[in-house]
Amino acid sequence: MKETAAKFEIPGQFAEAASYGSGHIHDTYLLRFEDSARSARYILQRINTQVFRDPVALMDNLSRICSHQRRELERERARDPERRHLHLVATTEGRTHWVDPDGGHWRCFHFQEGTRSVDQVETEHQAHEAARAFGRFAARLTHFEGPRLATTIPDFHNLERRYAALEAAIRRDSHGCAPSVEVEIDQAASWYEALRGSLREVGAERLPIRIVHNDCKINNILLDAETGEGLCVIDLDTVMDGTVLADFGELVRTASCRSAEDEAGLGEMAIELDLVRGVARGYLSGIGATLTPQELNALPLAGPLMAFENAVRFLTDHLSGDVYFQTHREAQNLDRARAQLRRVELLYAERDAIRQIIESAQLELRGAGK
Ligand code: ADP
Ligand code: GN1
Ligand code: MG
Repeated sequence: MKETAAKFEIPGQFAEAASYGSGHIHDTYLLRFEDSARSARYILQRINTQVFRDPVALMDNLSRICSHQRRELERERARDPERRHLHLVATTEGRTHWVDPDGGHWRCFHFQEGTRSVDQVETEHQAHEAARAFGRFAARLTHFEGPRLATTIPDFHNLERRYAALEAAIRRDSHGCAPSVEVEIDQAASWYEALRGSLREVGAERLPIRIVHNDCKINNILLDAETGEGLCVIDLDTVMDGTVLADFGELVRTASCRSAEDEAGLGEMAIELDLVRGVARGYLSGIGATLTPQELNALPLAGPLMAFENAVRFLTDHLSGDVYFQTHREAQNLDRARAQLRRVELLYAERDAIRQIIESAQLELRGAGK
């Protein structure tokens, strides 16, 4: 790690490195450097190039997005702008990333001190703050200029493709476990039909394309460790064209329920409408008046949609031998799939209540003139 860290423009002496965080995609390490006066921390990541096939285009997107966020924060005269966007550390050759002799692609960020990220939502305030920061982030991207961002993962939220990949994994059954997950396969098949029908009814396939984050799960936001304010949106690798359903849906999926993504106690899992209210108020106030009536009308289905899409992806990965998402124990992707299928059921059952929450949040904001 010391040799890799030396490829980046970091002042002082290498002190230590350790694995860090609970992301499912990259290999992430926390570095500490020190000199006589101070100690500073950095995040070093080996990019997962199985997932991101064109790391050069990915890093080009990332540095453009970081610069854009910085410019917009300055324009807004935001308080502590440095704490509100990611900062890449350049390599000693002035590049955005370093390629090791084995072809590994590495990048480095300043560690955002005085922040924390949570894997499971704890309070309505957290739900609100995470959603508000993701909403603001998307609002700033409505002014993004220059060439279109590269598509870092094609068909990332294409439900038909995701479901076809599940069917292909079932047919292949490369690890012989399809017969043991027949129940989940059947549940996925019936939710696929039900959700597609409901999405068609609200015109979800005709929503405007905008630049969105595409991976707004609650641990992709850094909250102020003291005040809980939503500060810095991270994990910018999937920022590209998409619809508001992906962002609002990931927030509802991950911030409306206190249980873990791979929770085994399905009976105890619950959707808390106060948390949904936090997400709705936060997201709508963050993104401002840019949502169309069509987008607002489709939002109540975003949570069940994203829970379903993740369930399909986890089940596909379980059937394929855990090749995509990092796992820390046997059958973790299966537990994740089961827990997300349960979330689909709970969120879908609450869709009318969620619609009312979104409508009241929207009215409140109009009343407040925002
Ligand atoms: P993955 O794509 O694997 O999820 P992330 O980019 O989300 O990788 O990083 C993994 C974790 O590392 C995050 O959830 C967060 O806790 C932490 N992290 C990433 N970047 C920073 C940063 N600049 N400052 C502080 N923590 C960070
Ligand atoms: C991955 O990178 P991370 O852990 O924040 C995944 C998301 C999934 C999520 C499920 C690039 O997010 O799409 O929704 O796991 N990211 C990618 O927890 O596939
Ligand atoms: Mg992440």
